[in-house]
Amino acid sequence: MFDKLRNALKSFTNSIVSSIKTTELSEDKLSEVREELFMQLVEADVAVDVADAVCDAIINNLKGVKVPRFGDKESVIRNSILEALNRMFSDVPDVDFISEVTKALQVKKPVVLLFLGPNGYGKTTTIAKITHQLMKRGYTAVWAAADTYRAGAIEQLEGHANKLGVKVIKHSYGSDPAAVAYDAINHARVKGIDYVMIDTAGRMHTDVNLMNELSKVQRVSKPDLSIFIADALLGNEALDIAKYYSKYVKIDGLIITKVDAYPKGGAILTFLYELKKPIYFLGVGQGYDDLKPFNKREFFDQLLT
Ligand SMILES: Nc1nc2c(ncn2[C@@H]2O[C@H](COP(=O)(O)OP(=O)(O)O)[C@@H](O)[C@H]2O)c(=O)[nH]1
Ligand SMILES: [Mg+2]
Repeated sequence: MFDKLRNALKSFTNSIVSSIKTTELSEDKLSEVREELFMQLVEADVAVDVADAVCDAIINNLKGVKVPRFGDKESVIRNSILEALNRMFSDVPDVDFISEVTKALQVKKPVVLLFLGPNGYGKTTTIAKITHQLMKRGYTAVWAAADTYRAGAIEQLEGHANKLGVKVIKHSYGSDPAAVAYDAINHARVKGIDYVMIDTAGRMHTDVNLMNELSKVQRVSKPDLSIFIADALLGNEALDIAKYYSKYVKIDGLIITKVDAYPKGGAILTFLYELKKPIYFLGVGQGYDDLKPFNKREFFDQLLT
């Protein structure tokens, strides 16, 4: 995964290692390879500002590095890059989603999860995947069909629900999505169900009516986590939309979908840097098990191996 991003860092490491003549890294050489790294990061889909910040962090950290005359130069360089990345993103928390939401059950039931994002980004599929993960562990869920706008949205949700054996609380198309969410939460309370997953509409993101509607859903349902679903393939566009959503609704964390079809990888750095929100999972396919927990340290390690 993330081949393009990995290759950018790999060829940068190689350029540096092959340029080392003494035990110091020359400033000239570092600024020369900085350009090369910057270009490759941008090609790997890292947003320009973020690529700049990443280059600065890596180069600054390399400046102080002493390279062993005979030892493993490459691993010294790699560790310095890794350290720079970990430090640069240290203000973004890592959250173990499943353990977080299962712990939450000890103080509150049902636990309510709200899913936000434009059409086609993978909200409904991700709801099904997360439910599957929780059901495998013995928990129960009910879904709120709060996309009452897009034709077919309720049936699509019901299609997944039938496969997984989950109940869907629905009203008719055009009805108030906040009321659907409210009913689903009540249903869960009465039946002792652990989780309520709220599927929302995602039409044109600049639609202020939609934003007000989502904000109402959030006010009424008081979700324990509100999750923005971001399509990796749409990178910067998804980022702009997430920022726009944040003006109207609180976003606790992200799930990045379609990473299986996204060898560039750079958008992940962009999301972390620009939104400073935890990424709970990466979607890596269309099947219910195609959901990988994300954590930064593992991600950076993977980029540098
Ligand atoms: N390859 C791949 N496809 C995905 C992933 N997540 C969702 N999809 C597909 O993206 C399309 C839109 O997903 P859907 O859940 O309907 O999006 P929604 O409109 O946000 O609810 C569907 O064809 C999904 O199968 C993923 O992680 N990888
Ligand atoms: Mg949907």
